[in-house]
Amino acid sequence: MKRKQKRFLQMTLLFAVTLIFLPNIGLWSLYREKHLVKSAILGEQQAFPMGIGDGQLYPWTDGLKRKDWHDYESIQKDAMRSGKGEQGKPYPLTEEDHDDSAYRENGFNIFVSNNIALERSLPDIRHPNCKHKVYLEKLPNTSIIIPFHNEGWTSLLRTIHSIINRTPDSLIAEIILVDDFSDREHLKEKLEEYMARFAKVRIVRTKKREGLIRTRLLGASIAKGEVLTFLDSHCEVNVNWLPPLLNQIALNHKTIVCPMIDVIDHNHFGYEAQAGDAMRGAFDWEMYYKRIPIPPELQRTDPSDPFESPVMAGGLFAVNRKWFWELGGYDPGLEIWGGEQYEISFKVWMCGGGMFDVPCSRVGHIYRKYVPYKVPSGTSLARIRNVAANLCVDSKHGGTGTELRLDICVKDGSERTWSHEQLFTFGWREDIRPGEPLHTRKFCFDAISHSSPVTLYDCHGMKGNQHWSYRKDKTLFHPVSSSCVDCNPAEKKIFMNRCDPLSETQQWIFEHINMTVLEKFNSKKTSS
Ligand code: UD2
Ligand code: MN
Repeated sequence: MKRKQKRFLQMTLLFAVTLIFLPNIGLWSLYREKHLVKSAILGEQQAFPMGIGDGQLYPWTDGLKRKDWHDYESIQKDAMRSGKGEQGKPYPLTEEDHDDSAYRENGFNIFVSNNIALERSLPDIRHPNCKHKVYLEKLPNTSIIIPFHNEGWTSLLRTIHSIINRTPDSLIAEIILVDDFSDREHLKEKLEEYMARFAKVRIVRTKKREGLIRTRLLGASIAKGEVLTFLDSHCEVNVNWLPPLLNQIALNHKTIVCPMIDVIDHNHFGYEAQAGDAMRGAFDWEMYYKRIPIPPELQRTDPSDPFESPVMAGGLFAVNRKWFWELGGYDPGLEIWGGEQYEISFKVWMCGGGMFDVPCSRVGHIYRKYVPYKVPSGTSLARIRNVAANLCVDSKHGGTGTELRLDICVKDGSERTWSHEQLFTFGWREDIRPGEPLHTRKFCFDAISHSSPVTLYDCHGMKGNQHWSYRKDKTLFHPVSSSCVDCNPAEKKIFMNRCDPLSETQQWIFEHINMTVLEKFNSKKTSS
């Protein structure tokens, strides 16, 4: 009897539970169906090819209202555009258009940039789910801060036009262009005259060359918007890029958000996603930024949802203004280029915040072929000329395993120094690397014995065969083999030899180097 009663009770309970849940499941599926039906119908409508587009507000469980922020008018305008470079298509390049002179000033093809429209259209390469996303009806406004140093005219203008055309005006507090002491004529009065047509654009200028970090800080210090959004001066923002960023910050102000950075090709300006699209930021032991795949266990069910990222790429992000200053902004001691992305990323995570990449926000960026701008003194850059040969060390064709050779010293600013084949960096690791310290190629001078050629080899930063010192007698000394760099001027070969400071073939002049840097490079040496 007892058993029967228990069974009866169990059955009643089960029935009651089913009664409670069934209608909900039913309602839920109805709701989902309705929702799906709605977007399916809208998908077919010509007027709203993108998403919901009904101007309605959507109440959410948190009591906050959402809306569809797409600007369908501008989307349609973009869709109608045709011509070279439109829809982000590669510009049809001829042989001559490829000439290095087109790249010299900017590190990307300015000829192509000049020949495609300033207001060109871009392909909408977002995840399809992004078309149906709604964001808070009330979003904070933002100051958009763009530092520039000697930026090309059309690449800078295209950045501004794309922002004006693809951003809801109500969300822009101002656009601050911060000139880092450029000397190109078009960036002076001409720029001011041009920008006068945009009520929200302000131009401020540094009083001396500061580098991108202090330049951004100057912009941030005068910004009035609730959020600071930083961009590089050669970007094109894509459809509905800003609302998803601001939304994430509105939900939690201790958040830094980054758009997905798309690639604008430096040759033909074609627009496409980076390889492997959904990756997250990382860095290696040399503090070089890289992107690595998101492990499956961390992938979102909806791949268009924001995901956390350990470090940002650096250039493009949005942050709550007050919180940026609570974090201490950037360290103003950071020079010219690089490293600032780690500083800010670490602070975010250490100060109880979070950092997100937002797949529904996409911004194109021109990745340069090489760094075009001069790096002022204070850096560890030099050309290495041999006294006897009057020739320079040249890393042309230098890849891992290749021998270093001598070549005619090229003048500053000419084609080859631009691509850094005769410029070398002396770093704290006491190795010598071709390339300027900004985007250094990771090859190092390497010698395996006291009589071997000097080769370029992948840098390991562990001294040994890649450890060098420059001595007062102008010899380039290799401690591990106790020998010096020598050369054969006739054959233009460079090799190791027993040190003979009196031999001019063993004397090397470091041109244009900052002496303090060279001294630092040699600081730990006992030999002279
Ligand atoms: C990346 C970042 C860049 C920055 C940099 C350093 C992206 C897409 N880009 O290199 O924003 O974080 O890494 O870590 O993430 N500029 C100055 N003064 C200078 C040098 C540069 O104002 O002395 C400007 C320049 O015009 C540009 C910005 O700073 O708007 C970044 O410089 P970049 O484009 O040469 O750097 P990039 O894209 O190679
Ligand atoms: Mn850049």
